[in-house]
Amino acid sequence: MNIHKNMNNQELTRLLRAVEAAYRVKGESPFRIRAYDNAADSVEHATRELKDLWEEGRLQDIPGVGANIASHLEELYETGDVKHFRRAFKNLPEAMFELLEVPGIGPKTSYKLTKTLGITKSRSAVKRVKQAALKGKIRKIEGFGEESENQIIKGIEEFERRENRMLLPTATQLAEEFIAYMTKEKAVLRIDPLGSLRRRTATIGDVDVAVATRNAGKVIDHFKKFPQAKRILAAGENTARLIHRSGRQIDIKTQIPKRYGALLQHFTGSKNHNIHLREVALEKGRSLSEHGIKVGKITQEYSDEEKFYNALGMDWIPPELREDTGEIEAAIHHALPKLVSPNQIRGDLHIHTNYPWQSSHDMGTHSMKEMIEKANELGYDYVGVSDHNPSTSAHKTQQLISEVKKRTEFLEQIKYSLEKKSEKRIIKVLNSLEVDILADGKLALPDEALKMLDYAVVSVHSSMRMSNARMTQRLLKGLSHPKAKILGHPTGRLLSKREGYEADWERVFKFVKAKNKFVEINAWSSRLDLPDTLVRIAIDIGVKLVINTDSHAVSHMDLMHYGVDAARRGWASPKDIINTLPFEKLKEMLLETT
Ligand code: DGT
Ligand code: CA
Ligand code: CA
Ligand code: ZN
Repeated sequence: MNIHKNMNNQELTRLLRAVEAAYRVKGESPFRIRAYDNAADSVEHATRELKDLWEEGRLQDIPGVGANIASHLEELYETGDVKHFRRAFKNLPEAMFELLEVPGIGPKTSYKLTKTLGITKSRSAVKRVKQAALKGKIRKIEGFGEESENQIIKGIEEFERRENRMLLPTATQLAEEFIAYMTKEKAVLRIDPLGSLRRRTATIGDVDVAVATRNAGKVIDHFKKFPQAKRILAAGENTARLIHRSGRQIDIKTQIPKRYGALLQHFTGSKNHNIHLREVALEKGRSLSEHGIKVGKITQEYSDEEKFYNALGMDWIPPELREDTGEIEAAIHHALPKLVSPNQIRGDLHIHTNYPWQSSHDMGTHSMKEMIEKANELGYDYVGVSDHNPSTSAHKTQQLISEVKKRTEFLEQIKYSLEKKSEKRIIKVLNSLEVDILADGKLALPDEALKMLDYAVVSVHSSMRMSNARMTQRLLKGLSHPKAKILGHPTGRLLSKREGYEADWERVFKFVKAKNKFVEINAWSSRLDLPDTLVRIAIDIGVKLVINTDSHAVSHMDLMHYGVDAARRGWASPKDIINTLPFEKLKEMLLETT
C-alpha cells in the first residue's frame, strides 16, 4: 500500500478499507473490523479533506473516526507513515488490495486468488485474474466453481466500465470552495455550476463552472492562482481547467453578461438534451451555440436562460430534467411538472440512533434525543426513529419482542419529556424500525413486535444475489405485512461499489400502489436509491414516495436535499412525496393498516 503525507480522502478511504481487509483475512476481532469499516465510510462521505480537518485539530469531528484511528491519522500526517497499518499489511500480497476494487471480490476471495494464482504486482492484478477466469482456471481452485468464476468476470467487466466519478456532495463542496475563491475577483459578475453538477446527477465526472465577466483575462489570471490547484491543465482566453489537489478536475468557461444565458444553456447539457434542442431550432431555421441563437447571419443574445428557451417556443426547463426524456416536448406544451423543493419537506421517516441493543446492522452515533432535537431544529413537523431491528441471531423470539417493548417504552418517555418542554414547538415522534426482509421474504421480527411500531421501514440487507423473479417475490412478501409501510433503499445499489439487485420494479410498484405502501428515495449520497430513472417509473404508475436521509449521525440529517435532487430528476411534484404532507394527513396514510 502506498502510504504518504498528502493522501486525499479518496486515497485515505482505500487505505482504511485495506486495513479492514487485512484484519478480515487475519481474523481480527469484529469490533476492530467494524471500526475501520465505519471510518472508511465516514471518510468517503466527508465533504472536506481530512488533512484540512487535521490541520484545524478537528479530526474527530467526522462521526465514525474514533480516538484510536484519529491517532493513526495524526501519525500519517505528521510522519507520512503509520506503523500500525504496516503491521496489519505484513505478509499479505500487495496485489490483494487492488482486487478489492472489483465488485463482488471481498478480502478473503481476494487473498485466495492472489495467493493461488501467484499474483504479486498490484498494477496487473485485475488483468491477470480476468485472464485466469476467461481460461477457466478459477473454477478449478478449491472453493470456487463455474458460477463464482462467471461472477468474477462480471465484476471485473463492471470495474472496467466504471469511471472515477465523485459522489454529488463531494462535487458540491468542491464547487462551493472554488466558487467562494473565484468570487473574490471583482471581475466575476456571476458564477454558476454547469454540466452534471447543475443537473444534480448522482455522480459527477468533473466540476464545470460558468463565469459572467467583462474582463475574462482577469478571471483566468485569478483562476490560475487558485491555491488548492495541484496543476493548471490549460488556460485560454475564455476557458481554463485545473486539477484540484483532491485529484478532481475543475473547468471554467467565461462569457460576457449579455450572452451569459446562452453559455449556461450550452454547457449545462446534457449532450442528448442539447442535440434534441438543436433539432427543434433547426426546424425553425436557427442554430444554437454558447453565444446565442443564430438566425441567418445574426446572433441573438440572451443574458438569461429563460429567454433563450422562450425564444425556441418553449418554457424554461429545470436543469434536473435536461436528459432528453420528454422534457422538451413537455416544455413546448407548457406541461412540465412543478418539481418538489427542499423547503417543502416536513419530516424524516428513516433515521438511526445509538439506542443500546444488539443491532442487526450498524447503529447511529447519536442518541434518540439528539436526533429528535436536530429534527426539531430543522423545523420538521415529524420524525420517525427507525433503528435496525435487534439481531435475530443474538435473540430468541421472546427476546426480540421484549427488546422492542423496552425500546418502545424508552421512546415514549422521550416523547413525554419533549412535550413537557412547552416553550418549544412540539415535533411528532413516530416509533419505527428498519426491519430486514430476510432471504425468504419474511420480516426479521415477529408480529407481536411489529405490532408495537407505528410503521416499519422494510429493507434488504443480505442475500442480494438472487434471480429477478425470486427477488421480486421476496420484496412483495416483505411488503405484505400490514406494518411494512416503506420499502427502504429499494435497489440496494451502492454508487461506485455495487449495482442494485434486479427485480420486476413495475410489479413491485403496482403492488405498493394497490396496498397503499410507499417507496423510499434514500438520500444517503452513495445510495440515492430509488435511482432517478426508477423514480420516474414509480410516479408514472402512481406510487407515492418518501424522501428519507437514513441518517446515522446528527449531521447526516442535513443531507435531505440530495434526496430531493433525485426526486426532481425523476419528475416528482410535492403531491408524489408523502413527507411534504402535514402530520395529520401523513398519519392517515402511514398509520392506516389495511
Ligand atoms: P460529467 O462531467 O461526466 O459528470 O458530465 P457533464 O454532463 O458535466 O459533461 P462534461 O463535463 O463533459 O460537459 C459539460 C456539459 O457541456 C455537457 O453536459 C454537455 C455540454 N456541452 C456542449 N457542447 C460541448 C462541447 O463541445 N464539449 C463538451 N465537453 N461539452 C459540451
Ligand atoms: Ca462535468
Ligand atoms: Ca468538463
Ligand atoms: Zn438499511
